[in-house]
Amino acid sequence: MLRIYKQLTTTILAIFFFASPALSATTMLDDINIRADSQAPTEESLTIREVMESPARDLGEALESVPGLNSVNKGAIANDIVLRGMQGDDINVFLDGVRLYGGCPSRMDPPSFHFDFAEVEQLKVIKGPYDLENPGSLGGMVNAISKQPPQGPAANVSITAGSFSLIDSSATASMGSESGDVLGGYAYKSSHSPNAGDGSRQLEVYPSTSPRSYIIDIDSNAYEIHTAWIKGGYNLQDNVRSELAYSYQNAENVLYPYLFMDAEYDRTHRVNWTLKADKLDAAVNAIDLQLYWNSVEHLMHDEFRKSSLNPMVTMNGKTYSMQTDSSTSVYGAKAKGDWLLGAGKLTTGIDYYYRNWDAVNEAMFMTYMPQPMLPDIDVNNIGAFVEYSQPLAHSLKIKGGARVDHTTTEANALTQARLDSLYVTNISGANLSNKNDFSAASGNIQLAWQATPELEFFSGIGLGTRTPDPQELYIGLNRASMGPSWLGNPNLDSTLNRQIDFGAKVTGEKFFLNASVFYSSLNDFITLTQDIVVSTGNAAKTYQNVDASLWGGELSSQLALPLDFYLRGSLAYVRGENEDKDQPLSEIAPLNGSISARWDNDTYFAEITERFAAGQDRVDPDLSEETTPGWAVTDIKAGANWEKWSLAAGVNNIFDIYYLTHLSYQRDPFASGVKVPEVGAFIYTTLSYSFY
Ligand SMILES: [Cu+2]
Repeated sequence: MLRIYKQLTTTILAIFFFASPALSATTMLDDINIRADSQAPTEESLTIREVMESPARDLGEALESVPGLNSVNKGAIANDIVLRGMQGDDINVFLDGVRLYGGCPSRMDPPSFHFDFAEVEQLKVIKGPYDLENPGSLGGMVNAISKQPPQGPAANVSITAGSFSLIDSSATASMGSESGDVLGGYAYKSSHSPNAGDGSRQLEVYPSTSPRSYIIDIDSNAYEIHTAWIKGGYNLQDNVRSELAYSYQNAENVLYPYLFMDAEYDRTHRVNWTLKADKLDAAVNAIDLQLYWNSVEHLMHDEFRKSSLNPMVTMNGKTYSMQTDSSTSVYGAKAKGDWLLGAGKLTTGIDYYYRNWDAVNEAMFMTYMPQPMLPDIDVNNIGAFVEYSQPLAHSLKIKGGARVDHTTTEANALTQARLDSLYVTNISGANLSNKNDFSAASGNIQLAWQATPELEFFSGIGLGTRTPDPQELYIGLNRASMGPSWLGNPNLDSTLNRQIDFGAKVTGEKFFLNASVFYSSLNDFITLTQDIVVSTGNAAKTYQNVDASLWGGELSSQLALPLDFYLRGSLAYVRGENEDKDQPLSEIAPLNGSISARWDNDTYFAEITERFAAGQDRVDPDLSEETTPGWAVTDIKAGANWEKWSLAAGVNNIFDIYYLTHLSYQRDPFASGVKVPEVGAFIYTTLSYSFY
């Protein structure tokens, strides 16, 4: 503890010499009004103020505070977002609309891991299949929106220090004028493995006899992440703007106790170019063009674990018993136009993306013979969409649209011999091919009715779709006698989601209440399951299409009380059922929510929050998923905002409760099956300075 305070003092002194965002660029009432006025009941947002006040380590963790969102935690960082029970490729996660995929076949580095908070101004969430501007938003979409530089010079420096040597620091500087602007930033974060509520580190989740146990110093960093970014904007005319942005991220030594391996590095490049023209003439409201490219290099191995000490490892002249070297890249383009037509607005667009994913695994169980785990897979997608919104009457608004997509996939490094000998199971069938193509149509109609100035109703009916992802189609790792092999199913079909949503929002000057319910009928939903390889008789974990359903809802409310007091609460529930097997879907969060009370006079604030989840006893017996007990933890924080300075400090899980979230259970490949406990009592302080 003393060490933390020493660190804090040095940090505070250090940043006096720099220039950071006022934590509350928006006041509490602004937040309430924004949520009350401009958000549909199926939409959510998170402001950067809320993120900055929390000790969240990444966007996935920050988004857990949004009702209906949860995350899979595999270690100290790199939380993977789950939206209303949908995860992975069932949802889209973007930064400024840019599609990015992680490199790791075990989702060590989900898309949200590759953006730093300090790049982001706001997070927007669409729940349900109501995003037509992008392919594959089957269950919804999360879009992080990057910061725009203000006029004139601006800078901010922010530093968070916390228990277990957590450091989360960032500095950005920008200069804006009428003709253009430039913004640059750098962020660094690192931390040791944090303690769970039982006093042991997350790293210590295995007994020392386990091959999964760590052989590194307990005070090694559990991650070290550097991110640097630069963005330039040029205003060609008053209404025409072009932007070019580049980011580089280097993450090193990221530990994932939940899995067999840890990441040596993730190196990410991102480039995004946009051209936006507004109000071109009476009919053309806007034209948007976008081009982007990104790539991720990911290397993981078990060198930090006891499994790498096997005598066979050194006999083979290696330092690991298993390693996966993977890389992925995406480039894409989009053209979109907004046209004023009749009393409404017509949006049309076309988009294209190409994705490649390649991973080679070497492991002792196959005498280090490299296997094309993700066999150099190409995905090409081309799509077009049209959307129209129009006020029908004074208080009634209709919005609807459609989208078509064509997708081709090809696993270049997957031979017919390997397909026939390794991939044929009762589930996949025979006559498998390393090439597939998919055509899909999706669409929705949404109605919003402002019944009274205080009461708004929403209903939506949507058809969403997504193609099987490259891993679900073509992953192939023969583990021989070491355990079930992991196999794709090249015969998978696209998933189709038929969803219906109802919502109501009650708003007043000082409060809002948002309630939404949904029912989703999923045709050919893709789930993990166990089967047998026909040629060898060995067990395999593979993917199959099943008919499934998800239903649930969220309730959230914010209320301003007299004397600068505010109350906030939320509750979310989702129930997933595999209809083919009459059993629960795996990895579905139980009923969960939070309630908080805050005092905030725009200069000083103090807040207490109770976060809780019920137990989950609805588990998938095919995957031997285990039940999880319920839990409740208390967080407190307080802070101040003076002109350019802001300070926040708090303790999360103040009673040092030992708990596990249901989603931290298992996700193959390389899941160890162990539950990683959540962080126990955790102290943090954030200081930031900004001027603009
Ligand atoms: Cu990995």
